[in-house]
Amino acid sequence: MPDVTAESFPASPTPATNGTRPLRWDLFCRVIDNYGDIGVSLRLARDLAQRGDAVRLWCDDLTPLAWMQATPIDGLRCLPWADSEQAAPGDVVVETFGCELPARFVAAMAARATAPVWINLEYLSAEDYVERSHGLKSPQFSGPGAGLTKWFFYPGFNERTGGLLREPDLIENAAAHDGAAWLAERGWAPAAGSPTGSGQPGEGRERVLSLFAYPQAPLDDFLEALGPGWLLLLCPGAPQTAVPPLLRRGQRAIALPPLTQNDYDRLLWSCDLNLVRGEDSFVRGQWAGQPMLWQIYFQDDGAHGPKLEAFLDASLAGADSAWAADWRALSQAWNGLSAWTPACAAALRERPAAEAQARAWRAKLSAQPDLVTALRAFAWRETGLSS
Ligand code: TRH
Repeated sequence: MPDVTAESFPASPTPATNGTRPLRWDLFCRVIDNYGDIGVSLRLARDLAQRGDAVRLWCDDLTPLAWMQATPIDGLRCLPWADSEQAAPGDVVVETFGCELPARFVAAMAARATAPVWINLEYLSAEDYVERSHGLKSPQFSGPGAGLTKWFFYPGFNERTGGLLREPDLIENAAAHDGAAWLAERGWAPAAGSPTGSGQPGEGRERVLSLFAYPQAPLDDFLEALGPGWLLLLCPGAPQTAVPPLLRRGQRAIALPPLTQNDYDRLLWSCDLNLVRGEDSFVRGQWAGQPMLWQIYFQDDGAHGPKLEAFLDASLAGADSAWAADWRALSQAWNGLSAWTPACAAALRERPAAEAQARAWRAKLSAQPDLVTALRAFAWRETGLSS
């Protein structure tokens, strides 16, 4: 049995800044499916630890960490969910995506002389309800947590929300990254000479895209719309077997192994186009500052349709309007929400407009406070631990 007493918090790696003392965080994550639950939780945990806090990440399935985060991080311990039953809570407890904390841990929270700050970190959406719901509190009147207060923290795309995960050096690291060299070192370099060579920037070689997608992705239609001159880097998943027989003339594909989260970022920074999905890769695609096509997590009740539209409304505002209409059509078609039309192929051809939009959107987002800065400020205020 590992040591999971209060003392099992890892040592804070560096003194915290801004006259505040390091916080001790307990993050809880339940893996529903795929990798987004653990992916978001790990990003948050790493960012907190790298800013000087001590973090325990409790998760019911730690196996993806073997490839997402192969090396230990100072200040972070990843622990099996069940072991939290014996643990003494730290200063802040984060329940990711309403995963329901273990009753004994909640009872231990309620028994503390000063209750920990209890935060439910919600899913990311650009819909209006996020601004209305961010920061609301839910006093607990019954159960093991009676007397405690749970706070709702919503990530989002503007300053009326909790913001997005963005490590302090992320944009600088992306800008300094040499994508061509990084791809070449791994044997994933584009071939010189493009069948479509028209003298535009990026021509004279294959263009490169990364593809991370759910099994229902309309790959055949997409490859038809994409046209020749592309190298497709296929992330693990169904497309690795589905894509090769569908490739058109002038298209190549390479199946990639699972990458660490850091290397997945570098992959996104290296590509001309990124096809991302779910939540965390979707956010990282935006930070890459390259054109990005999002496959949203499908929901049986159709809730993904308005969620996609809300994001497109926000992110395409101010973009070239003809291109934006085409890109909306492409995004809808990629998500099975409308038919494939010539506009979809046109959206993929209009590189300058797509690149300008990606850069402008990233600049707008990076001018806003990031989620960890907002979470820590909230936690310090609620714990009264700032000096
Ligand atoms: O895997 P996802 O589709 O995850 C989810 C889940 O479906 C979840 O239940 C749902 O609620 C949520 O989406 C909206 O996609 P996501 O969120 O992008 O998570 C993938 C994680 O895997 C992300 O942290 C990036 C990481 N990753 C790597 O570390 N290496 C890789 O090679 C790849 C392809 C991904």
